[in-house]
Amino acid sequence: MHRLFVALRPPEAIRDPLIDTMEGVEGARWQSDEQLHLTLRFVGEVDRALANDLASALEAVRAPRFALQLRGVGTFERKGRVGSLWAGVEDSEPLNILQRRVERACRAAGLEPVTRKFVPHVTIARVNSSTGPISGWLAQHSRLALPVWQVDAFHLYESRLDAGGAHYEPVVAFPLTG
Ligand code: 3AM
Repeated sequence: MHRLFVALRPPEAIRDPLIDTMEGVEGARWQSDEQLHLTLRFVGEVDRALANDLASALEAVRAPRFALQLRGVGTFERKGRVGSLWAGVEDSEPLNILQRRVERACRAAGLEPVTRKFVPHVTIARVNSSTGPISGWLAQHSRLALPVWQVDAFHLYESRLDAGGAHYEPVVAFPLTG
């Protein structure tokens, strides 16, 4: 089985300033450089045949390149408390269009639909009940505004868990068009 998701990979010029925000919360599990991504679609565990069908369906997605800007920070809750810190994304219609086309491709490949609202973000840290206060970090980065990111591809990622944590590897790149 393969644990997959579909995501954008930020270039170094975007990852570096994200990495610069990774301090000031005691006990946070900061994401590593290789883990930084913007999820378009979580897929989960699939067998090889479905993974191949999914890759073929994603291959057929046509969407234009676009410019994206990461802005501000936010949190997601997990089990009633904050579970992650992330950088937000300035509203982007081209991103929403790409996400919808990826979702359609996933359904065409036979995956169950995801109906949860798409909230684009790049996770910066995982936190839990033993993590120190986050309010100072949130205030410090509330006006985060990264350079414009020229998105020219999306990726099928494989997630592998080992003793060192989650490793995310982009296994297939799908270029966006003109
Ligand atoms: O991009 P982020 O970090 O928000 O949280 C996981 C990560 O998202 C998410 O998929 C991305 C790559 O692992 N994820 C993990 N399990 C999930 C699930 N069951 C999930 N998203 C939705 N449902």
